[in-house]
Amino acid sequence: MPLLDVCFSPELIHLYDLKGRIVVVVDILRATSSMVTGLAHGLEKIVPVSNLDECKSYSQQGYLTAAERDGKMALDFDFGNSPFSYMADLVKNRTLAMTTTNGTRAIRLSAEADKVVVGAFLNLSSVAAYLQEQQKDVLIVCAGWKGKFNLEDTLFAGALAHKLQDSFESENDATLASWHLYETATNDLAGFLSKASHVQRLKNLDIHKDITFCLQQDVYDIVPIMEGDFLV
Ligand code: 3SL
Repeated sequence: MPLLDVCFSPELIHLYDLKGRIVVVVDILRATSSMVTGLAHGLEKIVPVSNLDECKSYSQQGYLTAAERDGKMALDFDFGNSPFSYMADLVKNRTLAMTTTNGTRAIRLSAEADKVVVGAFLNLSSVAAYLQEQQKDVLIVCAGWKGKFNLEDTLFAGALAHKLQDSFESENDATLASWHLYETATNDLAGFLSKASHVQRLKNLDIHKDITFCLQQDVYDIVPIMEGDFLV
C-alpha cells in the first residue's frame, strides 16, 4: 500500500524526501481555497510566486495579479486573497500571478515532488479520488502560518486521511494526530476553529464570510495540478 504522511509546516519540509511522492499543498484560509475557486470559475492557470515584486512584474505580460500579506490585499494588485474575488467573469480564460504569505511559498517549496496538487475542503473528495487512482506515496504539506503549525490545514489533512483510510498506510504520528483532530472537530468545524489564530486574525479584518465559505466540503470537483510553473 502507498504511504500517507503529513508535514505540519513548510519549515519541516526538508525532513521529507519529496521525490517519488505526490504532494498535496493545503492552505485552507485562504490561498488554496481561493486557487480552487478561481480555477473552478474559469481561470485558465495560476503562477504561484513567492514575492511581491515578481508577482507585480507579471502584469506586463497581461496576467491578472493577486497579492496578500498578513491577511490584507497588497497595494497595486488586482486581487487580494478572497475566494469571492474569483467568481467574477473577469477571471475567465485569464492567467493569474499570485503571491500569499504562506500558501504560494508552500507550493514553491514542494517543487521537487513528482506531482504537486492543491487541496482544500472545497475539493476534498476529488483530491481523494485522484490520489486513490494514482496509488503513489502522498505527503500533505500544510502551509501553516509563517512557519508555525495551524489547526485548519491539519483538519484538512485529517479529513483526507479519513477518505484514504482503506487504500493508504497512514500509521505515522503526524497522520494519526491529524486524524484524531478531525474526528474531534468534524461535527462543527467552524466552532472547533473559532479560537484558531488565523480565524481570529481574519475576523479582526472583518473577513467572516470567507471563513464560512472555505470550510464547505466538495463544492468543486477539480484537482489543480502544477505543470511547470503553472497550476492548471
Ligand atoms: O498565508 C496565506 O497564504 C494566505 O492564505 C493567508 S490569508 O488567509 O489570505 O490571510
